[in-house]
Amino acid sequence: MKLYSRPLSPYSSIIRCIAYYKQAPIKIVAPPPGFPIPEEFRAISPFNRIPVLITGSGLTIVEASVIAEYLEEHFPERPLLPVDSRDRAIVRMMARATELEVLAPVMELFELFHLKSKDDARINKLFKQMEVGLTEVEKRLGQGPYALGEEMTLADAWLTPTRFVFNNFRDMVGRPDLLDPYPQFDALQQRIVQDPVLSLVWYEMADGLKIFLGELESA
Ligand SMILES: N[C@@H](CCC(=O)N[C@@H](CS)C(=O)NCC(=O)O)C(=O)O
Repeated sequence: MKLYSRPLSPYSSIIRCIAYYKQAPIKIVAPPPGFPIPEEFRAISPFNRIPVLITGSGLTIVEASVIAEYLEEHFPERPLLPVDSRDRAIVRMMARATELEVLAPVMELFELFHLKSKDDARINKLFKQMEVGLTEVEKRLGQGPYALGEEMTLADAWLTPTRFVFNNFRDMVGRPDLLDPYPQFDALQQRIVQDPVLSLVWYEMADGLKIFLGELESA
């Protein structure tokens, strides 16, 4: 199997958390260099985005949530979904809320902040969405060591890159207090860097960020 990924890409990082936890034999490869990803990559990824998983039988799978479910089914030995259907629903809700209500608005805000003319109405709407999302995530976070208790779940795979982007995001928007209302979410960083799998992805993202910022400076 082959996973197209970049170290800093949050959506790719979700999948690397899962792949590393499962010790899945997946070769990690980069799409062609350049930002945005060059058009030639569309021959591999119909929407020209990463992550992309190419399975052993040659099936191309896109969308992080679909890749995650595939890996969960294909490598069941180290499960990331609980046995009980109620608990599985909670894990999935946490992962979806993190992606759609927190990560997605933050990623759009990163783009909007770099535009010369600011769309204040859209920015305010996205901040509101992010705050509601963070409030919901915060309510569900327990005392650890993982997001939903003693065992790592798919929720941790979504929360790790999402928590990572907030350090840079806080700086960009000039709001050092941004996570103060969400102390459990804020404290995820300490838990993540102590975990062998999640910290690997965290530091890959940190290295990727250093390279990205260096490239921005020299551009
Ligand atoms: N809904 C997609 C989102 C994937 C996505 O937005 N990936 C970003 C990187 S994190 C991407 O490939 N953007 C295009 C680019 O960088 O040119 C998923 O769940 O996989």
